[in-house]
Amino acid sequence: MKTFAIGDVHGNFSALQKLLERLPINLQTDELVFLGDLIDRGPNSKLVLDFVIELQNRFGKVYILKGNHEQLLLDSLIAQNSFDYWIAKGGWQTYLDYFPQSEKADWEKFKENFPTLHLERLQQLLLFYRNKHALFVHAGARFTGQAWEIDSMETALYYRDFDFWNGYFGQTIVVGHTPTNKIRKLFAEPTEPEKEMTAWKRGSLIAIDCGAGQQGRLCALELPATKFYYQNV
Ligand SMILES: [Mn+2]
Repeated sequence: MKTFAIGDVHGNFSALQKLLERLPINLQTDELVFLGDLIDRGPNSKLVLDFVIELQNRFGKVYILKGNHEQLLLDSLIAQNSFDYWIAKGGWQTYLDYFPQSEKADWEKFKENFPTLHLERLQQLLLFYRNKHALFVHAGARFTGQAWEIDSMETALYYRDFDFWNGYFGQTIVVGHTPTNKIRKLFAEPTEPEKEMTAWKRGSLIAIDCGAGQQGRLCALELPATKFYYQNV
């Protein structure tokens, strides 16, 4: 059994299609993990959600993790200040995808008309997934004194402190959330042009957000071979 993990898609549906076509994946036997942040910033968040939901309906071995952007959308359905924050953080593109030709973001309209199916599936997203190959989580893990653990939703969705990149040990962990150029800057390593961003690996930590949310690349990882696949957005 192989496992494929796909980094932050951020609404880039066509890049996701092209990348999946190129993967040597057998969805009947292999596992496919989406690392979260499927939505926001890019042009086709709704299509991406429709597609991954359908994929999960058809194939049992598809695991969809929650990213901070999915959480922002869920929070947006509850409080208007969360909605305003989400709209400013890339949610506007997603809003437009659900309510085309809108001139402004309307919280009441959003709350009342957001599709129930998408809401239900967003509420069911996993905070992490673990199999024999690796531990998969959107952002990171925290050192609790003995081991690196996903000790809270905050850690799963947001953690990106230097100590994680520098000190993680244990089972292979695969994360998205922090674009690899940002990690390279922390280590004063040379950064890469957005269209050529590559995954970042240190010990048993593998980061695969190659900047699809900022005109970079969408990245997939194949385990246990540790092979990377890239698709420009
Ligand atoms: Mn994120």
